[in-house]
Amino acid sequence: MSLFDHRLSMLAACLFTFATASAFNPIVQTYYTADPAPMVYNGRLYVYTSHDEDTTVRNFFSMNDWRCYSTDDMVNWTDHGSILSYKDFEWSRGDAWAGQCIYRNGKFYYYVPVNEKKGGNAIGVAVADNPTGPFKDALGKPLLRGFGYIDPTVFIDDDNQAYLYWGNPNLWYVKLNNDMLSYDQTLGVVQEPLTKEGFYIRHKDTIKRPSSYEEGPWLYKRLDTYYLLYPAGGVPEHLAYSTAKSPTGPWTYGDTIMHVIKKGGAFTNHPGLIDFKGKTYLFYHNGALPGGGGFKRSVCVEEVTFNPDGSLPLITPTSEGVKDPLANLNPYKRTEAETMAWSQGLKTAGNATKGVHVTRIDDGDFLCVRSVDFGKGAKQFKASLSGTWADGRIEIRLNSVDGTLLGTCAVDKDGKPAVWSTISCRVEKVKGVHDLYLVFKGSGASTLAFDWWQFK
Ligand code: FUB
Repeated sequence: MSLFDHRLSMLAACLFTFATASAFNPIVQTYYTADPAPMVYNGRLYVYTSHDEDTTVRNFFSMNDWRCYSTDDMVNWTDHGSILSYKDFEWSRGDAWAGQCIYRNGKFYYYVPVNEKKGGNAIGVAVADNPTGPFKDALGKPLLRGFGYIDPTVFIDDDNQAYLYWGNPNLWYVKLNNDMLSYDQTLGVVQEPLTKEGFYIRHKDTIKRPSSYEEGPWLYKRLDTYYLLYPAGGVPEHLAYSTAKSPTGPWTYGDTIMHVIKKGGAFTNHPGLIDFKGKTYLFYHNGALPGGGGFKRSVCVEEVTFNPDGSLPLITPTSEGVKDPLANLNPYKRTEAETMAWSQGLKTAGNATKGVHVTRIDDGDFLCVRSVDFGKGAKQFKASLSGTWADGRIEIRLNSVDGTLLGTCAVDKDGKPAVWSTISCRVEKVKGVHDLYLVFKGSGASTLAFDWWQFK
């Protein structure tokens, strides 16, 4: 790297740090994530994402696995790691694109599109006993296969009938049987008519498709209305929706709900609308992380308020994200290091089966946990670390990366990789609710990994 490049990257890092002061979109900074599919289970919101690799191959989507994150406050996200790979489908050769997971009868069913080893698009289904896996191929073969069979969305209606929609350039659906692993063969695969009334018209009509519908459908119900959200218009995609009084239509075009996001250069988008703790949230993706773009996207979220007539409003993508946390975080309970509202310079490793921890810790890296309620006061900080780092330490700060320094915890000089030990240090007494910043400082190469922290 030349001195000029180095100065440029330092400047970019400063600007990035500055930009994050009150900005919490994208919600994941440790990986590029895309195609968000939210699911609520047991008081937590899980968001399942596809994953754009850090290295793009042949200037196309380079996607091998799916990841999962969860929250109970909509601002601090716990990373559950890589929970499913195309390699878990013995018959697949790659392209782990947009999927969705749903809970039914004690199991979690994850519908995902991949390409078959023998060629062609297919939809597989993986099943697990827990929302974060381990997931296993439920059928040992595709549930569905055909040209354009991508982006499945799954929905269970109030009468317990489940539906799977998918497709680009067409839109298809099946009625799933109760086992969630087969579908109504009498009805078969239904192709939805992409009429002007249902899905509007395409303005960028270079490839002569009949309507604005592109891909990535998302089915959602509110009161007695079904909403079908989808990326629309061809690339660059905007988000639009249609409504119906039944989950199988006929659909009536609604409107645009998010314009094309120009900043960041992602030419796709992908909706995931969900209710959680009395509020409604739209998940989508952009290319806003440093180095981001069309093949390095990032999941974001905005709160949504329906119009009084039940229509969806035009939603503005923000870098701020969710303004008001739904709960405060209790620092006197062990908090996983991979639970964070924002981070810089860090990665995570592992998965829900092996355990997830924070890694790639270098000088100046930090993580932020929002809305921490210290109550009447904390006096001690402890953390579980492995590995070591010359002169390594964690600065415990309030409200910003260079905010009030509560204390500094030194890293164990004799720490070994993969051997976890607990360090502790005294902190200035702190009361009330604050954003907590853990800032990493040290010199030379670090083998440090960080598993959890807790105040006393
Ligand atoms: O992420 C790969 C593909 O890009 C998805 O399947 C589409 O919905 C688009 O987001």
